[in-house]
Amino acid sequence: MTDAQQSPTAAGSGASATQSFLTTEMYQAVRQVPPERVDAVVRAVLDGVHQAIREHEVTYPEFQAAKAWMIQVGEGGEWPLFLDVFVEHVVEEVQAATQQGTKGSILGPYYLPGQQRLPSPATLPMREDEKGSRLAFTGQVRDVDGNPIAGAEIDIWQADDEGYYSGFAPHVPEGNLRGLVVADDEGRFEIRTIQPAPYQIPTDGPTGQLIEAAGWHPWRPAHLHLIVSGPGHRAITTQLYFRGGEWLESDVASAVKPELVLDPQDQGDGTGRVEYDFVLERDEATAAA
Ligand code: MBD
Ligand code: FE
Repeated sequence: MTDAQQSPTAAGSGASATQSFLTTEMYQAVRQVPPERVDAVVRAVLDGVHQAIREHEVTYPEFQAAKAWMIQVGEGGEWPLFLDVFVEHVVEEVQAATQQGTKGSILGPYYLPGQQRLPSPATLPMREDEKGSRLAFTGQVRDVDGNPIAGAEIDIWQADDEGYYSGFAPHVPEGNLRGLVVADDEGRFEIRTIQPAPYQIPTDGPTGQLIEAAGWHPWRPAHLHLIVSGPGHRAITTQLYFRGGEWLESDVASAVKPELVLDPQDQGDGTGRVEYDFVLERDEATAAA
């Protein structure tokens, strides 16, 4: 990126991610956590912090550095980024214990609801000169007994060929590489898009600075994000990765699962083709009705 004006900054994408989070349904829904839960969980978190301080004999300068860093994370709007990268995978792991069907993965900070509905076969909205190799992704949405789910929907979002998400980088048009794809009566879908690039956590913000200070790397492997849903079924939030992709074995967000790795094949026409089926379990709340 040479044009400074067009350059997406950590502060820009952090502020957008924070704004986006504060308007999500998931956040709006949680207004009341019972006092027993607050007591038990917060106590355990604080115990862990106290334990780390004793074990590593944390000094006053280090304590104040941590405080300053947390202030910067808040001011830079990076709490969604930091928490989704370093914490969400364990929340997902706990939820996965009660979930059948396709493996889930973390939502991450860059989901935007309300995208264009696109009947399958669909091409995701993209720029005329969108860079990146073509990808044709087909499959079927079924229930755990193998029955097709009519009216299934695939809410899909991804980074572009440079690792930027629309809505979080000013030079990418709104809605780019995002869509709500509606499967056919047999739950079948076809989505044409481009191969995303690996994602790098912005190095100019507090999360990137922490990663640098700790000597870690800031990369996520290339991935597609999906929320797959169907009437009467429990929606699954997941991600799909690409065989042989860089950072697959060392995702900074610890969100890769072996069942979620695609292996597109190019039959000589410059388009990687891949099939992947989704399996949803019945939504108990809906099923009881
Ligand atoms: C991403 O693209 C992402 O998917 C996650 C989980 C965190 C940061 C950036
Ligand atoms: Fe992502």
